[in-house]
Amino acid sequence: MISKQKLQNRRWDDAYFVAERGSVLTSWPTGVGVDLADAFAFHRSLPESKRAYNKLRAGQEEGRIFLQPRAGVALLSEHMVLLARLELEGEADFLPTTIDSYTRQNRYEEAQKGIEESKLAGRSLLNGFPAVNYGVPNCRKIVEAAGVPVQVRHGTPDARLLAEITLAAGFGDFEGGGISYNIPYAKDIPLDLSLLHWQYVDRLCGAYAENDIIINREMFGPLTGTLVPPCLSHAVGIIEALLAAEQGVKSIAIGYGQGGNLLQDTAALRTLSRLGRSYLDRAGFGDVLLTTVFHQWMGGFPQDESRAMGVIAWGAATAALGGVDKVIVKTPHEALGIPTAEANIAGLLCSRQAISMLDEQKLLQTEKLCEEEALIEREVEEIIAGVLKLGEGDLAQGAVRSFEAGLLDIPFAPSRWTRGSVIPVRDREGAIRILRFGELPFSRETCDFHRGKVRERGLSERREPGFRMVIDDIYAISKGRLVGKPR
Ligand code: 8ZB
Repeated sequence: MISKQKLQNRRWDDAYFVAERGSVLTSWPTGVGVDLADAFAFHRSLPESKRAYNKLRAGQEEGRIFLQPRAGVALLSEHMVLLARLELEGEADFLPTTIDSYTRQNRYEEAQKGIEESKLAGRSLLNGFPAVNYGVPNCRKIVEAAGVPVQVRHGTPDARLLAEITLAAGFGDFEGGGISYNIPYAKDIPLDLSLLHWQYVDRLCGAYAENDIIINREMFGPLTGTLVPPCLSHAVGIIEALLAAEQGVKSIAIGYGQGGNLLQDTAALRTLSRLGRSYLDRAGFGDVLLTTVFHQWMGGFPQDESRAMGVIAWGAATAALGGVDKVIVKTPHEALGIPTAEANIAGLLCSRQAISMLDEQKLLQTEKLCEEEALIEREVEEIIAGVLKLGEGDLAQGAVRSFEAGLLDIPFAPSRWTRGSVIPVRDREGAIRILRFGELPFSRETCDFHRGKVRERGLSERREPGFRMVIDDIYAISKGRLVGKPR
């Protein structure tokens, strides 16, 4: 293996990329089956309707909101039956292939065992589809059978081989990023390493784009799914988008996880597309398609299925009112584990009903909404300015140094590569505010706004805002409310 390139936000040169590909593709037997010329030809043979980029672009022009579930099981035939049901009975606009945890950790031998044991058991013993083990020809069957675009969804800090195989198999949409698929998912993977590994994935998508095959790259917005303030997920998503565009990616989606307060979620969605567009344009990427993705509530769900449906419907309504290109839907089984096909279909149809009923309605642009939008914009600009400064102009180095210094931080993450000193809490109305700022590079004005909101909550509940309040908030939705009130 050639020595690792120093991380910087510069498009990889061909020689380095080719050498890296050589070592990635020989690291597991199915890697050898990747042939780029054949992959390009396969993509060109696919109809428009199966190409994520085309569908996203058309949908954005028409103001449509697409729905996508999560799904993945160990056995290929079962996985294909599951996807067919989600498409036909659940009316999914985009299909997923959710990857199992062994594959996410590059543990392909254990994934293989999982496949064999699942065959014997007659049911899936893996929590997703082990695409690397199946290899290109098998994975192509999924794309061939589907009537809509299929996306790879996972949580993999080093997804180089997974990307090689699934893209060569005709998948046109790949989730993840060097920050969002490391810090919330892994304990001890250095950020500079995961950023390098994701530059590889983006550079690969760039190679496809040079051959007129545009792969959509989606940044995982919800992060830890635990009271993440919009400014932090926006900053991470925008940084990942800029890093991807530098490697030649031409279609980028940035995600956002529902917080629960309608005004804040609406402001978050509107500012996400505006800020994302503005940063991409300013960096010279005006030709990159930018879409947004809304994740229905990613925190703890009520166990009761009817209550869970309430959370799902509220998420769908928020997405419709806030405006977004795609929604990732939850299921009434969320509190229990991997959903059945029926539960997944129920989540899709419930979401569809709510979104369709709001098709003709728009939220008023009130003064409160304007204020919330201005706040998020200012926060994100303060953070990214700090990151660029610390990186001495280099965004990749800036990201690494900022996580070290705490200018960027992700609450409740397992990784030791983030400080975890930012503590969020809800305000009186349930919007996610910041209780402890850590080292976030916020102006006095921004800090004062949060402090005021948190103080107001404390007064209304007659208790000092602190860790107890945060814990109450974390469990509130699963217990039937948005704001965690004292018992
Ligand atoms: C970070 C994303 C977590 C969400 C769902 C979980 C949770 C994970 C699968 C799946 C259907 C799978 N999820 N793996 N849903 N099939 N194989 O992702 O339930 O909602």
